[in-house]
Amino acid sequence: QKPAPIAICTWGFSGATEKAGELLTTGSSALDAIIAGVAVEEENIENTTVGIGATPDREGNVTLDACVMNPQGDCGAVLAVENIVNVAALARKVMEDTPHVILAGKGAEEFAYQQGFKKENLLTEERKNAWQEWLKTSDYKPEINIENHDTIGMLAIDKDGDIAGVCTTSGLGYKMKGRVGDSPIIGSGLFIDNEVGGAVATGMGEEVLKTVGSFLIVELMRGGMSPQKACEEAITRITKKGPRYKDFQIAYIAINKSGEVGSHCIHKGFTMMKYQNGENKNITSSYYNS
Ligand code: SD4
Repeated sequence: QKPAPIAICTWGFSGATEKAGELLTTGSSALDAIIAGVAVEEENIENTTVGIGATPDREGNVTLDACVMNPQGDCGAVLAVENIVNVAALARKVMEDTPHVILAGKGAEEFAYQQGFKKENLLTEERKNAWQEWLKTSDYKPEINIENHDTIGMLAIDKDGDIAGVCTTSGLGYKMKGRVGDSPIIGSGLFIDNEVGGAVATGMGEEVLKTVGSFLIVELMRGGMSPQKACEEAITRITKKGPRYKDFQIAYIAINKSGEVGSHCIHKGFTMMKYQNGENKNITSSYYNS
């Protein structure tokens, strides 16, 4: 029994799930729907952790990471790309039009121009001013649910019951030059298995990388766990390592083949969006730390 088409995403990005959900309703593939859905946030200048208007690294460069997976199990990713807004669409191009899975830095940027992407200045005046202010102390301490609360990861099931997923971000504000987090790393920031389901992460990428969180969630669901329980277990793998979790946030969202969803995070404050049957809902996530 196939579920009604459904799209979920990290945080409260209602415009993104609405876009994806409407496309799914009119018959779009899960892959087309999620790329169009996250583009809403990549193009949103107010969102300071995705696409244009994002927070730069500590040297003032906005560098973006993204990855995508289709129902066939193919993937594409771009790492530390400058001057391109729609890096999720670019990751899809890597998946579909190159013999590779990952392109990084200048190579990814040059490939983008060959594919007709426009060069754009991603650093807004506002973010530049904030960065210059930050330079006065250069205190690197990402704030829970504040500074790194905008990465968008999206999972969708289309009318054929096929699952695709995507993740797009500028990573952590004032990161070191060249730093790449979990978001464009298949298995960590995102994983899809069309027989089982999918998962995507947001938050402190270093800790997601260490536990290969999204792959873990999909494998737990393969073993019979619900999306909710699988997200809880993936968060437990991190929190049981010791009290350092008190200083960072991580959240996972997941979906299984029947369209059941789940989400869990370390600290209170994370929500996800779910669009299904014309209804666009914001769902408050359960959390570990009380
Ligand atoms: C990263 N996971 O680069 C991303 C950051 C993030 O909301 O999710 N911010 O580590």
